[in-house]
Amino acid sequence: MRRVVCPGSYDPVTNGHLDIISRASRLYDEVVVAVLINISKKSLFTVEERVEMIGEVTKEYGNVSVEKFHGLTVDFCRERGIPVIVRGLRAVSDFDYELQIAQMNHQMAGVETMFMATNPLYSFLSSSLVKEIAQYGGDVSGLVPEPVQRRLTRRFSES
Ligand code: COD
Repeated sequence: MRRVVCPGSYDPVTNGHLDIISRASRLYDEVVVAVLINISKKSLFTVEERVEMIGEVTKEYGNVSVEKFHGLTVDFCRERGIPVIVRGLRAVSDFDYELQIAQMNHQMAGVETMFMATNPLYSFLSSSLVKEIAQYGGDVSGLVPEPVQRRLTRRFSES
């Protein structure tokens, strides 16, 4: 069975993320979306909220599961016997950083990284920009799935 991990922060999941996850789900038998618990970085959504949102918007794919993790991505892979990480690339600037991490992950644990080129529709899209737009009442429909849009509106109306 061919299994793959899509690791990330997903704070929150965007249509760019979903594009990568859905394409991976067509290429592999099983996709595990691994959501980083990062105590040193302030996130808008808790890891439980992020996991729940991804679960909701990927359930139609049928072969995608979502888990939280802390520590090294390669340890998450090793513990589950998953040999491949999939990462999305938006621009050359992403590649510089991603290449270094991919080589380190291979060196540490023999885990391979497959890069998937972003859909040009989403090459400008990031969770940070989505949060900034939503914070100031901008329209994020078309950038995130509808359930995420609702949560963003609610979160910013609470503050
Ligand atoms: N189009 C296509 N792909 C996209 C888009 C888009 N618009 N937006 C994001 N993506 C891709 C990213 O390239 C990435 O592949 C994935 O979606 C997740 O993105 P983010 O931004 O939510 O997540 P990141 O990049 O912040 O995640 C970083 C990790 C959590 C994977 C990383 O910090 C990590 O592995 N941490 C654990 C510690 C570790 O192992 N460090 C490495 C030591 S060598």
